[in-house]
Amino acid sequence: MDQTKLKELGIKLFEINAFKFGDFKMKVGINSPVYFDLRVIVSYPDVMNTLSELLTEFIKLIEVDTGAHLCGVPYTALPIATLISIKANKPMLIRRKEVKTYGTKKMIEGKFNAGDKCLIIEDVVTSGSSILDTVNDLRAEGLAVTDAIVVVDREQGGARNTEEDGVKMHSLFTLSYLLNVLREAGLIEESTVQSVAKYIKGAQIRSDGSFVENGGKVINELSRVGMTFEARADLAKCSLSKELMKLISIKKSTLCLAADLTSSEEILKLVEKVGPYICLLKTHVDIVEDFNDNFVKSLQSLAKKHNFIIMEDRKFADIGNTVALQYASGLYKISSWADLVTVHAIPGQGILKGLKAALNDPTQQRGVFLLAEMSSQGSLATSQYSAATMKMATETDVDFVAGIVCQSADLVTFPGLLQLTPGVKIEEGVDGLGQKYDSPEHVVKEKGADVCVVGRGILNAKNQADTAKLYRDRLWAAYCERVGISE
Ligand code: 5BU
Repeated sequence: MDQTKLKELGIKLFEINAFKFGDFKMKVGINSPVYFDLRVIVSYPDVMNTLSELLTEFIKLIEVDTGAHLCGVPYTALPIATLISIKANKPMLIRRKEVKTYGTKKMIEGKFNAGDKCLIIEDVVTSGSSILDTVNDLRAEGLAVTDAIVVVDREQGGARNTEEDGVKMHSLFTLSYLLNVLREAGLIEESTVQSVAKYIKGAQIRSDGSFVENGGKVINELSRVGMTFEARADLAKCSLSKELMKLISIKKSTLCLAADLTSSEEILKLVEKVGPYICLLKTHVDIVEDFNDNFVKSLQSLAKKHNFIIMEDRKFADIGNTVALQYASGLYKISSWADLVTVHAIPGQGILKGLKAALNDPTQQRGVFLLAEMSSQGSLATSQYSAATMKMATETDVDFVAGIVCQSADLVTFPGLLQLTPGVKIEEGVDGLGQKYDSPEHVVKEKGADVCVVGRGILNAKNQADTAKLYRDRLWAAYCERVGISE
């Protein structure tokens, strides 16, 4: 590798502000003394050319088995991957990044066969989660991925995290190397080198989003309630929680409508009005008197039109074998149309295994919300029961658990899981049958709710659309205040 060229490129990247030193708020919510933004390089064709030349040479030099294809992690690495593809004469694949609104849309563009190998190209790596997102989509299509080429490794645990998932990272630059080059060239002070080095040592990110301090002590500096949904989406392990978090950020809505009506026509009319304001539609299909296949088909097309996710609040609570049948069979065939379902933890892990076993189409993305607490007066869920539910959600089947239904902020700590909280109404109080209500602000800021369930607060309103919008806006304002961002 031509070290002079490499150093010159490092300096050039600094000169065009592809990285800077200062005090920057990172996506994960903590401050960093160094910030990379390689997007700027598209404005410098000479830099693009040199970078892609060096990367092509680097790939040859490290003798990595490049396989049949290249795939850049969207978006910054896309033009870089394109240039390498041309220089190395190796076909490229493109992974879509937009939120999938429904089922079967193709995630990978380009020609390939299952079993083909694909090399990942990425610009800057912190935790490695973006690489792993792309890897997961490629693997889901049957592609084999074992290596990733990256421009800059921030040395914060990305290499270890990707390795754990069977992806070896090869970086053209490490942050330490860049610091040395700039220091040698007299472009930065020794004190900057020291402070960045100290930060890097103290901010090692693990794949679960926690930080490991220098001495190996784990600190959960990333608090779920302090992080944005955008940042949390990177950490989610269940594809549906990831999708829901992205959808929430786009629609600026954490509102879940509980469509507890008994006529299919009335539900569809309501959802048509309220659809633009919700991220999630919650159903109880066993209360619908005229349930039929067209009803779920219409719900699905409304979900597509208004971009929301569907959850059947089935509250499964039986042994694995029975829930598998209840999920996929019978009158409702819930697994065929509900993206998410609610599940009691009381039977133990077998309930998740049973539900998973009922899914026979691997391309169907499905997930569950586990009930740790209920909103009703005198609920029997003890703190011990809720803690055991959390353990069940975080120790196994993590790809299947999208979140937790609960009432208190301290239960869900992992930022990749969503907290769903029912019992929300502008007028606080208790209904005649023991349902307890808190205001939108209270559930978000005090109870730590991410997605908030509102039923009668909207159903009984004179103008349901306006009321849904009001709930959406108040919940969103409370969330923005909670994480410290402007609306
Ligand atoms: P409401 O009309 O906003 O009270 O409706 C609340 C909905 O949330 C309703 O469909 C319940 O079945 C559901 N729910 C709940 O209220 N409390 C809980 O703890 C759970 C679900 Br879990």
